[in-house]
Amino acid sequence: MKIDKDRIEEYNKKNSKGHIENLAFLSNTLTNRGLDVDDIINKVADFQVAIPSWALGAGGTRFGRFSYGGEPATLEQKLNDIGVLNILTKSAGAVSLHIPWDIPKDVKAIKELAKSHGVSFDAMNSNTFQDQPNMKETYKFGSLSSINKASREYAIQHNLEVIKIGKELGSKSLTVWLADGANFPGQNNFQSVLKNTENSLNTIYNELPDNWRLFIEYKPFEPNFYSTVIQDWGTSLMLANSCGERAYTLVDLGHHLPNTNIEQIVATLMLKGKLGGFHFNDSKYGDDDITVGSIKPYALFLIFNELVYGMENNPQNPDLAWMIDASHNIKDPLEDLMQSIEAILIAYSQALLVDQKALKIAQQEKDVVKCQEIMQDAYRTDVRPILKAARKKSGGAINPLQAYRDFGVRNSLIEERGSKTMATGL
Ligand code: RM4
Ligand code: MN
Ligand code: MN
Repeated sequence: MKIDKDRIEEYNKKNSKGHIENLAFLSNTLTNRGLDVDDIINKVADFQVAIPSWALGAGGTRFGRFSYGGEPATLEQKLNDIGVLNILTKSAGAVSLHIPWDIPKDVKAIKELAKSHGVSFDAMNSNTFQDQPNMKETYKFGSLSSINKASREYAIQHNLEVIKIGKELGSKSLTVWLADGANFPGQNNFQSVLKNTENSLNTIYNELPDNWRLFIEYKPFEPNFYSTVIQDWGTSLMLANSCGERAYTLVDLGHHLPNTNIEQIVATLMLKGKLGGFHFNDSKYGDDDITVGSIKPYALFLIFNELVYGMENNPQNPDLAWMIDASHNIKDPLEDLMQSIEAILIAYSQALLVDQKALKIAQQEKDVVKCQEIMQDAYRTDVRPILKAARKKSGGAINPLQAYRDFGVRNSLIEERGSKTMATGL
């Protein structure tokens, strides 16, 4: 299934009526506020978020998994699905591979296929949270943190193997997320497992190619419920500092306990030049991995406000590796991803509207009401015409989700692949 760009252009022509008037109205309002609308449209058009190779199929829970018709069964098919997302949205120009779920068999062919879709290889993800068939060691009681040296070494080797595959593909970063922890008090010696993790990460970091970065992800609980070795941003930052300059913390929105002030974490890490990667999703309870912006869009906006502030004021951080880390139990995965992309770009655009100068003055004048007004004024602006303009400019569809439905993409995928396929992943 490949969508032709002429088809999109034609579709846009038929569907841009209201858009032109809406954009003119919004541009006028924003220009009166002293904003450069073209600059905002360009920034939105440039924003690219990686799609993880495990998000193209229907995800499951520990209670089961229901397949979605036309799911991609191979890495090639996954890349083709990202190609669909990218041609429609022009914002999904990268893939984040998970090893060993998606080991490329023919690297050259995979690279060519990705290129044909305008897709580059973003951070590589290692997996030491599951044993694979025929594995000599087990991760049952931990991987990089294990008290068992052989398990630790096995997990280190796996990470080095992931770097090797990533190098061939042109990726430049490795994300390490560890499930390591304990289910019961007394199961682990907290100090030993932390020390082991630090040493293992250092070993991996020392093997990292010079132009690569290491991202260390944290998570408070699950699959272990009593303790997780890298439980929070502080532990991650400490480990990144221990590794060195090219090691950074990765923030996953779902990896916080309810009500954590994530925007403050973002600000702290950016001030210290240690924010490297970012995983988007939304949640009500924990690592729910649901569609970005589906539950707490205002929190997402506040987080983006700090990200934008950091991108403008803290050049000590690298360009962030953005990724959607979501799972789709009941929705069409591609539709779900398009909804996530839309939510990300809306929050980003709104954050670009925050009047930072006025905010600073209001803060100095202790005008708390004004501070809130400034934030909410940006948040309450309907920025969707900006997104449409950005997509139109880049050759994407003005309304990607509607175009996807009108083009009958899912039916074509089911015809092509069948209704009972199942993608690798969670
Ligand atoms: C974890 C974490 C990682 C992702 C796995 C699949 O909860 O978010 O980033 O690789 O899930
Ligand atoms: Mn994640
Ligand atoms: Mn997660």
